[in-house]
Amino acid sequence: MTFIAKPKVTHPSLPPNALGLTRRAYEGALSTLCAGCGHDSITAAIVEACWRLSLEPQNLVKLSGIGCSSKTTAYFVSGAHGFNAVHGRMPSIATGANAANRRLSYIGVSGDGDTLSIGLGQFCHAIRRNLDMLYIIENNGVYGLTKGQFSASADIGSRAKKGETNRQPPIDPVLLALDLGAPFVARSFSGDKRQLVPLIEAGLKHRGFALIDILSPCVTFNDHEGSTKSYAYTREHYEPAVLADFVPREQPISIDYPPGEAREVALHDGSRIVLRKIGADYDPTDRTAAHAAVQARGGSGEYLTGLIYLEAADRHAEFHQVNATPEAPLNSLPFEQLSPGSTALRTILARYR
Ligand SMILES: Cc1ncc(C[n+]2csc(CCOP(=O)(O)OP(=O)(O)O)c2C)c(N)n1
Ligand code: SF4
Ligand SMILES: [Mg+2]
Repeated sequence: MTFIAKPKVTHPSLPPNALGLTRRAYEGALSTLCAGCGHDSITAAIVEACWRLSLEPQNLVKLSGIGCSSKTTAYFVSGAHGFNAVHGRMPSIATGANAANRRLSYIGVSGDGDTLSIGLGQFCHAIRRNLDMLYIIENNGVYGLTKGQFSASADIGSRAKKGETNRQPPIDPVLLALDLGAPFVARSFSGDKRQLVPLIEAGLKHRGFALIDILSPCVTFNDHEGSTKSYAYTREHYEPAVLADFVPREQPISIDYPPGEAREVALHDGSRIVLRKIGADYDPTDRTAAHAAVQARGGSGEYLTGLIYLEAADRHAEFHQVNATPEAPLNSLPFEQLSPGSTALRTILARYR
């Protein structure tokens, strides 16, 4: 991968966050993606969310697989840790890193090809383990990097740039995540920064697995008439279920919403998510209803967006609780604790005889 560094000049009027950092501190290398690619709008939303959360860049870990989407991690928070895994294997790297250090924030960026074809098993097990990470799918319905083959998220009847029609049914990552018990499931659109930024903030603060499936048009191979992942199609068939506002722990709620239509959900660290209903009967805390709503809209070619499902914080044990991982990062433990010697090893082995 080639990295083109951005000039380090910062405009003096750029506002600082609580750490005194401007948005520039959350940028990465210059993007080499096609001009207009949805993935670059998602990068801008991630930069904005990290700046708003005042994340310490060195406390963020960026992980990805292979694809145009997986190049995204190079384009934000250059001061963070990063690992560009092989195709579809990002969840394994995320699991290992997470087990070694639970104090960092983990963000994985993947594509519909990387997640739903070669990486499908890995994706399912990351959900099943309730890995503590934000998992973003930049979903364009094609393998952009390898020049536009249909991916497993392409809808039946969707047409390729050269006219070929897709005959295979899609895998919907949102339905799959709901089925597998994911505690935080959202869908958004790269062109809707207002919806996307608070979702990313909430996903980063959520403890346990958070999925955001983001429709992200590929302007080069999948933005024509006949595609169901184009800018025009997505804008026309886009229905927000709820609006989610993220409120950091230290801030009072000062959001303008009509009484009776908003609901607050607390996250582990004391931050809150304020959910504003749009559909009169939509309840984002009811998994079965959320599943039915996504399926019903999908059947008529609609995309239901926003925070689709959020589980109460104490209902579902996450990876660290289940595995009793140490509070301290493994690299800070003394050698004697990491390698307790042959007597301790014999005691452990005796348990399996
Ligand atoms: C093991 C392996 N198989 C196949 C490939 C070829 N390959 C590279 S990226 C990609 C698909 C990328 O699609 P997606 O994840 O949707 O990302 P996009 O480029 O659309 O953002 C494929 C098949 C590879 N790099 N490694
Ligand atoms: S090929 Fe498609 S997905 Fe890849 S950078 Fe270009 S527009 Fe984006
Ligand atoms: Mg893709």
